[in-house]
Amino acid sequence: MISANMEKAINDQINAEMFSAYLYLAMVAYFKDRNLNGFANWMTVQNQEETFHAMKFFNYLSERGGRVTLEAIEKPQFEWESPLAAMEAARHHEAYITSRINDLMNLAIEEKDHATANFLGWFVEEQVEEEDSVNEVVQKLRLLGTDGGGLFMMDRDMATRVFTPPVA
Ligand code: OFO
Repeated sequence: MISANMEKAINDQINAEMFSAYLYLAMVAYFKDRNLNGFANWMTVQNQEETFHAMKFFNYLSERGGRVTLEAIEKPQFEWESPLAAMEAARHHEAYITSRINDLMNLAIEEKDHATANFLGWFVEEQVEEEDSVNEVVQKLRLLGTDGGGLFMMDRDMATRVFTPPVA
C-alpha cells in the first residue's frame, strides 16, 4: 500500500502531466493558426505523450491501492511571439517537469518506497529524451533565424513525427 504522502504527490503529478498535455494542445492551436501544420503535428504527438504519462501515473497509483483524485487543470498560455518563443516555453516546461520527477524520486527514496523509485526510473530516462527532443527543435529554429524558406522546410520535417506508445 502506498503512503498518503506519495499518493498526494502522484495525484499532483497526474495533474502536472495533464497540464503539460493541455499546454501542448494550446501550442497545436497556435501553430495551426500560423499555418505551421508540421509544427502542429509535432506538438500533437507531444500532447499524446503527455496523456500517456498521466495515464502511466494513474494506472500505477491505482495498482498500488491508491485513490486517484482529479483536480482542475490550469488554463495554459495560448499565444507566443514566435515559433521559437513557443518552443522555448516548451523547453522551459520540460525542465520544470524534470525537477518535479526528481522531487518525486527524492520522496520515494526518503520513504524507502522501492517500488515507486523503480517506477520513476522510467520517467527519469524519459525526461532526458523529452528535454533533448525539444532542445533540438529550439536549436534548429535559432539557426534558421529569419529564414522563412528554412522554416518551411523544417515544418515539412516536423510533419513526419508519429506517436508510438512506449513499451513499458
Ligand atoms: Fe513532457 O514529460 Fe510528461 O510532462
